[in-house]
Amino acid sequence: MVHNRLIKNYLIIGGTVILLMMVFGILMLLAQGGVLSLSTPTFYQFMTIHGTGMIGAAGLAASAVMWYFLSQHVTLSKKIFVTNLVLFVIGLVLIIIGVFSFDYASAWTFLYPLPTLSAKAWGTIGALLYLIGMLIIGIGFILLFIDTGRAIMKKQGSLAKGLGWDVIAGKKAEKDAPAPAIIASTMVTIVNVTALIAGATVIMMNIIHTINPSFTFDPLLAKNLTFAFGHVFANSIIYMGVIVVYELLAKYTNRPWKANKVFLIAWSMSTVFTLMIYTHHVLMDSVMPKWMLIIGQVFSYANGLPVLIVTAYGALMIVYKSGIKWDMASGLTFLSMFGWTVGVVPAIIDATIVVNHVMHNTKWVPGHFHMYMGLGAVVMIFAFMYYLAKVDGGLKVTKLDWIAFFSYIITMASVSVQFLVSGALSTPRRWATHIPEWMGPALFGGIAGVFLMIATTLFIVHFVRYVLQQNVKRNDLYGEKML
Ligand code: HEM
Ligand SMILES: [Cu+2]
Repeated sequence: MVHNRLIKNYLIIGGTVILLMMVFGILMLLAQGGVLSLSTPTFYQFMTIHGTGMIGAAGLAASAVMWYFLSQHVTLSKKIFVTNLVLFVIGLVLIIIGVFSFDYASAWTFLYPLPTLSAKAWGTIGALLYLIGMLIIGIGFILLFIDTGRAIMKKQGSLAKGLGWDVIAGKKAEKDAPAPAIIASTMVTIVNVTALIAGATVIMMNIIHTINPSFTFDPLLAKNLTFAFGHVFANSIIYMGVIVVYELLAKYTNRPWKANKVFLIAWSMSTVFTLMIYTHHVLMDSVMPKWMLIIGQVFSYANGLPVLIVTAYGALMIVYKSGIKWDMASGLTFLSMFGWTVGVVPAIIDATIVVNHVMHNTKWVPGHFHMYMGLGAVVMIFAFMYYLAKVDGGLKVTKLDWIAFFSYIITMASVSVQFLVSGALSTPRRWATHIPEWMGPALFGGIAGVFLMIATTLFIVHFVRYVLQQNVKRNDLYGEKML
């Protein structure tokens, strides 16, 4: 298959980093649960590397999903794809050194002026290593998404046509709508180029401020740019990952997943909403213009819903009476749709102002995004790994993989739900130390996390077996012949 080796490298690196970052998640929960003593600085170093590493690695692996399927429709630059991976690894190494050797611990949101003003918790070098590492990773991704944008424009004429606006406007027949992989990639290109430029800008300003603290800038602007970056980039992971849902279900059911007008409108709506709603991160900043806060509030309800609804509905329709044969890849695909749907519910609850007054900055928030990431976005990546191993490598799964599948569901759900329970108990998020009343759920989550790691290890082992496989017996799902 096309450039498979590169795709494999992306997934091995992405998957392994996700697995390793789980270790820090477990250690944090065990510390909050009162059974492990971590110094406060160490806790925040772990929190920083966990948040940065998880979002970075999931973003990297998801971009490989997108690249793999998009490259079957348009001509992408292999050089840029390689460059992004190399820059990612360089940036990651700098970040790891900054966090572990130079005590950097601002959380992955590096909110200005925290990188510089740490009350001596860390020094200039730690901050610079972290920020420069982030900048390098960001540059890699900007190049990647500029390239996907270029390729889509070349094939479709424009990004608007990549989203199928000519079809929505009735200038083109529905049957000629772009493939779902192109539509999703166009959306991701638009939101991520915007997000990454905002991110690179604020990171550079932070770097200058760290080198020369007399250079200052508006903290409110910095916060806006930071979340325009962080919120959108983290969000984009699921929109890249979801491409595997479209492609895999179409292949497995032998039915095409065709975009119709409703599907196109949903993707356009989510494109716009995703860009608008980072403002829910500044709801507490009373100096923000009111209209922006109202937008953040209202559209946070609606953000992912259009795409989620058309995808979930489409997935049910395409599978209905199709005689689909369930395997690990299709099982994980379905789980990811389920996890995404369920994970959105706590977010909608939290977006309600009266609830937000109580839940804001409690562990309810990590509860929502661990569910949506851990049972949704990351599962799409694992689904893709099993898909490749089967379609490209003809690798059979064992009973262990299925045991891992069910363990993953139970344990990832446990980790997510313990956060939600903590949130309902008003446990604040990002607190290294918990009072005894808050410890129970954290301890439970830490233990579940250990089993979650074992399940995830089994997923990765299966993929590594595929990568190391010598004489590949192709099970040609790719050609005419289906299951
Ligand atoms: C074994 C699985 C996992 C465990 C045990 C775990 C645990 C934790 C803990 C304890 C926190 C800090 C909560 C607090 O605010 O007090 C956290 C934060 C976070 N986790 Fe996880 N996590 C896991 C998996 C994941 C996954 C799969 C992702 C995303 C792909 C993820 C992304 C994040 C992010 C972005 C934060 C926010 C960090 C911050 O507040 O700056 N985690 N996690
Ligand atoms: Cu957000």
